[in-house]
Amino acid sequence: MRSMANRQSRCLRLVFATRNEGKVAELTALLKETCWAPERLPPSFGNYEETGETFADNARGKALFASAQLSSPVLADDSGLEIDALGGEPGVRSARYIDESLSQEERNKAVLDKLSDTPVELRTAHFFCHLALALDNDIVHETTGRCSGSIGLAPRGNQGFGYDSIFIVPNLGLTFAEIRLEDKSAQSHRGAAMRAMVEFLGRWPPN
Ligand code: ITT
Repeated sequence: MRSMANRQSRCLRLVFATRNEGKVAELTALLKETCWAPERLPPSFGNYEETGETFADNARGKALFASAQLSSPVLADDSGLEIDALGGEPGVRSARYIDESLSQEERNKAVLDKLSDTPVELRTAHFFCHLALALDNDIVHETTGRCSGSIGLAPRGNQGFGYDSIFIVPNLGLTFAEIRLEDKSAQSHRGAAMRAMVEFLGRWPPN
């Protein structure tokens, strides 16, 4: 008991600058066994408008926006799916693709409809994740991750979030929504970016 209490009290706060609960769950699991204690954004926090042309621009923007209002280190994630047959769409617009008002289910269906004439071998796609760590209004460190796969013919599975149910991991033949969070993180864009960030955090005492 005592050693756990000591560990908790030694933990440093790291605020996740995201409103996406799927990201929070994955990032939290990837911080386990470290001396960093994840925290959510305060509920009253304003929204950052994503106007960047790249994942890097948006991740930096989100991290700096939050950092300007908080004293703890802040970690922001900008990520998305690029589908080769759609010229890289939805890309940086992944969260807002087609129409902001669509549910994710409708958005996945719209993607599948757009690919209805695309044969299996041309349905290749790539998830990207850019993580930006900020403190005192400065970007301190950035990492990236990428995961390649393909878009299925229909949604499968009910784990995860976003486009997980239509993204097939090649070596498993399963969608991200059909596997456990830990197994997704072992393969995913976010898992790769966060493992590199955790490696940096292990040698970065902010004070
Ligand atoms: P925050 O800006 O608050 O972090 P968001 O969901 O708007 O949340 P992004 O702007 O980075 O985040 O959009 C990323 C979108 O890309 C996300 O909403 C999903 O639709 C998709 N996406 C990213 N990573 C994914 C993953 O691991 N699995 C499925 N879809 C993912």
